[in-house]
Amino acid sequence: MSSSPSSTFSAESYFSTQLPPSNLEHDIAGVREFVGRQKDAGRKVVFVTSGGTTVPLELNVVRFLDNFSAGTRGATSAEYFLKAGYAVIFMHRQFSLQPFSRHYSHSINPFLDFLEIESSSASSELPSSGSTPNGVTSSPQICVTPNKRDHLLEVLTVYKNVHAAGTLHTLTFVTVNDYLWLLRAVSQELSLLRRKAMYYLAAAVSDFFLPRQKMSEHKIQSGKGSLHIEMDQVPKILKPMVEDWTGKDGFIVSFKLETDQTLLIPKAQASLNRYGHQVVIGNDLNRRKFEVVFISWKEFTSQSSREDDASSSSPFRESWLRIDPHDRAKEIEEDIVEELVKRHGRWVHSGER
Ligand code: PAZ
Repeated sequence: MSSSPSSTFSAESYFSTQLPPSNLEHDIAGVREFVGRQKDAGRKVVFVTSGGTTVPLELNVVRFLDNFSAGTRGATSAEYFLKAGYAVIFMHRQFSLQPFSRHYSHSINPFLDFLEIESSSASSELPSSGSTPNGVTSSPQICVTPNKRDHLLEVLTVYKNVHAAGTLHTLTFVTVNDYLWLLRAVSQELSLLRRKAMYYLAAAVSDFFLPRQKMSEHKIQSGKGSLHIEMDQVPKILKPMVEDWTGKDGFIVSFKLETDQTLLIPKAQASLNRYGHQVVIGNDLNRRKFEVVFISWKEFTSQSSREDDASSSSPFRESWLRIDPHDRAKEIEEDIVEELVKRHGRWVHSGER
């Protein structure tokens, strides 16, 4: 597959040539209602994107390219934002991790392992059919494994409280096309909150895609030997997001994933310079669970940070956030969110209208 893009789409040409997902209007009606309710309640809202996008190779899709992301960063951060009093729009790749249920992921912590079948004292006297001597049927009880109970109770309590408060709204995407249409529409709805809106773009989004006009209708056949596909570049949507969709008021945090450590800071700085948003969080694939770097503009950092950087002529501030990689109880998202909540607070107060 060729890595050189055949053409570059602007955001405008992308949206005028690629079709919206069929449920877009329905999804956005839900977002509009949610944003209106949070505005009335005076809450800040964070829009979290999470998980990887796919790029289908056929219209009747059998094969697709995928982007790496389990959804841990997004789902975990969403929980900490809720804890900090934010309402959350959580837009995630279908079947990737979600807030709360992430603790019981089928691959690392299957929920069936938390349950036990308890035979009641009465049932031990039952005949094997499960019927009492007087004919009443009794079923075994299901209970939570005692040493898992406290944690489950803690997660379940917060989950139920969040549902009762109506502060979490979930949307799903699969393809990069779904993602782009939803990103634009949700951002436009959320711009109603002006500075009280934060955008936390943790999803892993494909850089290349196949426009529908170039896709094969049916499954690509293998009879002709090797496969050559030339993909187009996905439009750089941060620019219109910063300047148009969010009305220049949103506090926008993007992520930059690299596998070559030496590229992390220059690429994150280049992104901030190009799009002019507030924060880029750089993370290395193999160190992302215990180390990230915040790149931001000096003017948006605290007084003490400005003093720290006074000697440097760079317009960027670089601050590393690290946790102990061996401490399994600690999640780096807790510290990422704590730092962003502080910075967003300053952003809100610096330009309140
Ligand atoms: O979802 P996850 O926890 O497995 O991974 C998170 C991440 C590395 C995808 C995220 O932190 C990130 O860097 N997202 C942006 C990726 C990009 O540069 O497109």
